[in-house]
Amino acid sequence: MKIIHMADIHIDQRKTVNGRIIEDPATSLNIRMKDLADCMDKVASFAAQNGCDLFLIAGDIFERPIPLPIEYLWAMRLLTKLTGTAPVVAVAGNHDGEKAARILSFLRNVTVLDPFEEFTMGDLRVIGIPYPDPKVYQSFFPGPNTKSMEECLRERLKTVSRDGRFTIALGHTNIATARTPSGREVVGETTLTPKDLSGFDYAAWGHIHRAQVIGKVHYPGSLDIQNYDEKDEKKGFFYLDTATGKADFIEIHTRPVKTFHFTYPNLPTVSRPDVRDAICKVTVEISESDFPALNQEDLTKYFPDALDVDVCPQVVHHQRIRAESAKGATGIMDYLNVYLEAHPEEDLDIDRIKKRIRELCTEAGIACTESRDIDIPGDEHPEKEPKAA
Ligand SMILES: [Mn+2]
Repeated sequence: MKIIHMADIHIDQRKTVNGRIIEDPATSLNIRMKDLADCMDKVASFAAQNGCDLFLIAGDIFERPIPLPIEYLWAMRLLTKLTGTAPVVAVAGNHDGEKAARILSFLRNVTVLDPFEEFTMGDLRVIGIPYPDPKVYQSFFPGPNTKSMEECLRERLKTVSRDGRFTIALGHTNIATARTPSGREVVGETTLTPKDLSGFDYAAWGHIHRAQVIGKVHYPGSLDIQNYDEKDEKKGFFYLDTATGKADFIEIHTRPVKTFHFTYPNLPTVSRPDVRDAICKVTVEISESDFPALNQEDLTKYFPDALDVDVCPQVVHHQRIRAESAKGATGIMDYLNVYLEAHPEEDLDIDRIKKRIRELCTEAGIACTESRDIDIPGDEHPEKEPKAA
């Protein structure tokens, strides 16, 4: 049997990777809906060409627990791209509401599994392990329960009997040692270990958006790029052959997402040819005083083929500049200079201020050092000399 396993579709009518709404000129919908449909078309055409007996979706079909009506429509539209070829079996992820995902079971050839519910097809079993939301698992772990969700799941997983059929766990949780697209491990949420799932022939998992294999656990990652963290991740799905137990990761081409960073005034001066149809984020580090001079519109012209360019000025505040420079300061005059450099806009009588500081230092008998190479006004004044005791 040939199985296609994908996860984390996150149908969201409103949000593109950069949080903006980029309209698809053909439909007036957020371009992300078109991108997801394109991804699903690629999955469907792979299935048609190579054969597929079953599709598995390991949670997070929707982005929000109560999807917008149009998002239901898109879920139906995306799923029916698959159901003509083979049945779809899914579980709810943490983003899917308790009821939202189950509603999809009304579609012909779509089954959304409850906790530990079983789907069988010939010599194949699929056991559902939706995201461990206590509300969803209430009737499966009833009564006053002092054990953690992790322990409950772990013990229940041990009781899953084996009968020689190829058995798949279809779930949505964090797994110990899994790495997110930013390379970190997820902490502070219900986490199973690869060992908890080692009794299955294959664990079709979802939740972490980076494709990876940990023991029997297979994370295909999200179907399309969800946020900037994922811009360099390979996107796609697993193609499992139950005859061999082997799963290949099949990459699909998604809309490119690119990020650029500049420090004002060193802005781009030539067009970027490598951004065709891409969603681009351009950050510009700039000081508060230079900020009014930044022409964001002007900057976008260097990314002519991009679908969208989001210019994000990162204003470096005086406080931070001061904090950075102050690290090297050694005396009172240094601190004054740090302040003056950070505030060139302030119209101060520097000579007078420095003169007063010197007088005060002299009176108090403290050192008035200036380690940096700056003209010290007042040096020629005899007052600067400490009075002989
Ligand atoms: Mn998730």
